[in-house]
Amino acid sequence: MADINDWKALADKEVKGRDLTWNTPEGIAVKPLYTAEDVTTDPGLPGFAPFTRGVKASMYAGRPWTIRQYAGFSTAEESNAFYRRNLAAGQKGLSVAFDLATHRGYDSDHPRVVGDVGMAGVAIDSVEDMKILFDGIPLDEMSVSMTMNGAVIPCLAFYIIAAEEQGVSPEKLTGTIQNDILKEFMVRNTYIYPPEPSMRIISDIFAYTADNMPKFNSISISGYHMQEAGATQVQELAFTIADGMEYVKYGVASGLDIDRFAGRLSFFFAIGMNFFMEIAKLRAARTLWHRAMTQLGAQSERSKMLRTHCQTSGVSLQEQDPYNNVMRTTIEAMAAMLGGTQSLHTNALDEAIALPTDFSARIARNTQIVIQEETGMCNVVDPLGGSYYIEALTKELVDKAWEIIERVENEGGMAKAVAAGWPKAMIEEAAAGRQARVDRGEDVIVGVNKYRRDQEDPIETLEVDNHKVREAQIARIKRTREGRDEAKCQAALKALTEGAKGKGNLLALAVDAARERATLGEISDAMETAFGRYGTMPTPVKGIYGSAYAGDSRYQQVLDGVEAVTTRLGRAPKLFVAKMGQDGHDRGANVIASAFGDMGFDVVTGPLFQTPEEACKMAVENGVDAVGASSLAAGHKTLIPELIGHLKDAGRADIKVVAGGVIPQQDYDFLKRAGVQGIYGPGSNVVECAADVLRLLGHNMPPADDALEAAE
Ligand code: MLC
Ligand code: 5AD
Repeated sequence: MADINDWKALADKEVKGRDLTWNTPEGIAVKPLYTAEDVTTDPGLPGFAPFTRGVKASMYAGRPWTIRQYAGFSTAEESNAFYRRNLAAGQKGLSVAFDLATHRGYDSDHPRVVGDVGMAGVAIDSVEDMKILFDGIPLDEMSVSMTMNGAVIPCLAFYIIAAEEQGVSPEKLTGTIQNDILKEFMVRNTYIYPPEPSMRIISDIFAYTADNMPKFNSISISGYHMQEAGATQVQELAFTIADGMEYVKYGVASGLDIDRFAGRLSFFFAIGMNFFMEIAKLRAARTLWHRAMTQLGAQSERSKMLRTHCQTSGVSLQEQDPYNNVMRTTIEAMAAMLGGTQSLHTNALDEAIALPTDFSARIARNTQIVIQEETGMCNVVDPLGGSYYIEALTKELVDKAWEIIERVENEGGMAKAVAAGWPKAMIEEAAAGRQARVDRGEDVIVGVNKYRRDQEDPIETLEVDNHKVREAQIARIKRTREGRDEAKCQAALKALTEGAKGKGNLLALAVDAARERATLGEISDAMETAFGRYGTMPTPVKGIYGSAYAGDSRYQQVLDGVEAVTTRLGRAPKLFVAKMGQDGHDRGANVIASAFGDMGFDVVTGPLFQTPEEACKMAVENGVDAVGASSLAAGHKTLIPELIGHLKDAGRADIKVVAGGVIPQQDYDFLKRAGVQGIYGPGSNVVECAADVLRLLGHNMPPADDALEAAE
């Protein structure tokens, strides 16, 4: 029989000695072949500690994962109708996407959210909206996930009262609240209060749900957004488990017995295109959580069992040749189920440009239904268990993630690490590295940096008229305020503020205020009075993007261009990277700031959540040459024209305005007519964006070689 040395000799001969090792971004050297010798641990059996092979003995053979599509847009009425259509077509659980105004604790009538109402999710201002959202959906039968973190107290309170008024008591409620603030501070950015009171909110929710809602998952500890922000799988794994450990420690410190609440902690991971790595990641996550919870003193096996939701990766999907996204999502969905997820969202093919339409949502949902009902894949538990590669990779991920977890623990836990900023910096470095590999074509994206089509066929996308939604919401807020007992409502809000200053349970107090028809903004303000509002400034990483381009001729042309403009102006060209509205997606803005900085631009980065007026002021005061507005939450048609208007009023119409992010093609004309001079959608090459900005600044920048070739 041939042995491993024989194999090596034969393989070497086939590829003439070429090294076939694949060095992944997480620093794992993947070999071209794995054998029994690579498997050093026994993964055990599904349903048993450490749950590497799954949390249930029968897994999908007993009950398939929950098809739980995340959705929400416009008004509660429209979202409710969408949910009902989806449930009728085979979806099994609900998952609410709120708009950014709601996330950040503002009512729809607040001046800071004019561009955001109803755009990235559904607008919820009071219990009246929440009741409409679940109209005709019995909350004692349907499990509902709510992705809410910043304004988690009013939203969960509205949900509890909406159920109460349906005749459903809290102990019957099944579902999940995201309630994961640490990753908000790290990557997702929909926080409201400073870290300390934010952590207290979480402990209060643990206590309330442990007492009153025993079937409700009190948190969804999320790595998803870390991967979306650019984290490697090891980083996602390590920081998520470390976040979970931190929440457990806070819960215990607040006086709760670990086994009273730990069984209702749940998790949430992203599933990207690195197929086997993602499968191994979910197996590693369960192994790690079991180890972590044992270390933290949990006794019950249920407390140590990592149950998770997964969502296929948004960033892996592209605007170009969008039907490729259906294949990508299918592959990712298979990785999620082969990894043993409990619940899954599959993204729609129009992900890179808009929220799903009925058409794209149907294909996304059917991707899961086809796997569950046509392939026979659910009939065997952990079918990849025992694969040499999967088992070795699982072990390697466990070891690599545990190293980072130990660093976090040695430095005092995740809250401290987040405050120190190193996890975020680590993720941003990984993001800049990935962008450089994509721009250089080293990481292939079909239809984007390879096999790109000359002409794209437009697809129909969902458009929300946010002026109409805002007016409808404002009218309902007014009716709600008119119909309530003002004195009782104000008393409940006052009690909440007092409770926030003292030790009252915030959720219990907010439930009382919600019953009296206090609005989301009022409940948030009542706590803000005690806690204050939190803000941060971005700090772009340096050198990562540029170093990937050492010796690249096109990159050198851009560097020369920047130098020429610098000589002409007597200073470096100045770019202001602006984030307006409540859109906290800052991976793109951070990557642009880092890359432009490396290319020699003087980059000014603004805080998140500026109004157009604030952004204009910052641009003028800093004497910038150009503003790059990054928009990923559909506010661009409102916010960017307003910014241009303010610049004109300030006598600085000469400052060039460009836009990047999730901007559908059909909005390009509208934005150009409003004065936007460059638009860079998903899949844009950052070096070419810089070349374009140089051109706008009057530099005679030659086109890229491939653009020249195409023209010839
Ligand atoms: C499951 N059950 C079984 C079984 N499989 N019983 C017997 N045999 C089997 N084979 C039981 C379970 O024990 C459980 O009961 C019940 O059936 C439901 O199964 P589950 O596996 O717990 O599924 P589910 O209810 O769907 O819960 C999954 C979850 C939960 C635990 C991961 O937290 C969840 O649904 N999370 C979703 C989070 C989400 O959708 N997030 C969206 C984020 S979007 P029991 O009694 O044990 O509970 C986002 C994007 C953005 O964040 O905006 O940024
Ligand atoms: N409806 C559907 N999916 C949404 N996502 C975000 N908001 C919505 C919404 N309102 C999904 C996208 C995105 C991820 C964070 O969640 O896939 O990438």
